[in-house]
Amino acid sequence: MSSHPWFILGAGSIGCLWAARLQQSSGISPTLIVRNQSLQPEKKVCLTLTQTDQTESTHAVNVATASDINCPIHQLIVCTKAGDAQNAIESVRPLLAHNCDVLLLQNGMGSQQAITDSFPEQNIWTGSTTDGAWMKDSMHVCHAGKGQTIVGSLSQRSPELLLEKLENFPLKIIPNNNIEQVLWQKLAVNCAINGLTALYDCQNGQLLGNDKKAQMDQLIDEFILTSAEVNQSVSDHLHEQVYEVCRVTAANHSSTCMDARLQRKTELAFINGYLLALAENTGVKLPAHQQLMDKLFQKGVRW
Ligand code: KPL
Repeated sequence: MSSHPWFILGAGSIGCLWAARLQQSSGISPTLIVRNQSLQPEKKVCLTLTQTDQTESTHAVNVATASDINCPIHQLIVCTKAGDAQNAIESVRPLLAHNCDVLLLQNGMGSQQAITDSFPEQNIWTGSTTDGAWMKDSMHVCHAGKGQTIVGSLSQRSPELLLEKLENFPLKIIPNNNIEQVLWQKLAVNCAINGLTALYDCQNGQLLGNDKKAQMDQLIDEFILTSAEVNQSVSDHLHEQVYEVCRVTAANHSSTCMDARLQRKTELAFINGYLLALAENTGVKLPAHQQLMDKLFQKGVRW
């Protein structure tokens, strides 16, 4: 584990899960970078973590705004929503040390490449996580489901370099030399599930009912078509894999469904919106995706 402290942008469930686990494994308090210190007047706060086996632990973490920070940042994790990631990292740009390690943990595609391109002097890592977590209150995170975080670089750096800095880290981290492919495969699942669950305000498992499943199948077919057009490989068993995710997460509401329910901005611009933009550039028509986005727009879902 590196001796530099970690900084985290985005104090949501994944940001807090990583903060607690980093403090536990290194003994060094990470800093949660918040936008407005008035929300957290204390500089050092106690973060509670409920683990999957229900054991509880407490972790001292720092809370600071970007303007409070007066040392260079060598290690940063960005856990904001995809649509906020670029602005969040720009807010700390002057503080980033040369060759700073930055791990991006956003859903969908598009934001990671844009950040990699605009920070060529930094080591930008991209992760795709299946850890499930939720906030019981603002400083209490519950690790609901043990998953894994696959990490790699969109600029061909070896992910082992990042793993060296996360020695003894208790969350499961898997290095991958083709992270774009990992993101693409995850995008396929999110394109099939997230928008539809927001439209029908339903759990993931409910998409397996006949009428909704037919719509999901059309979305998957269009994803396969686009993949061929843009030379991205995708699993030969994509339909079966999406059904499996629906079965395994049957009782869950997707992140997009929850955002829509709470009238928050969703990440659809980086999911179905990303695929539509890509298809438009290559002249492919995606009527099922277009119709889905039109219906979501009519419903008032934002992205
Ligand atoms: O990644 C997800 C999400 O909610 O964003 C799925 C896989 C759909 C699980 O809910």
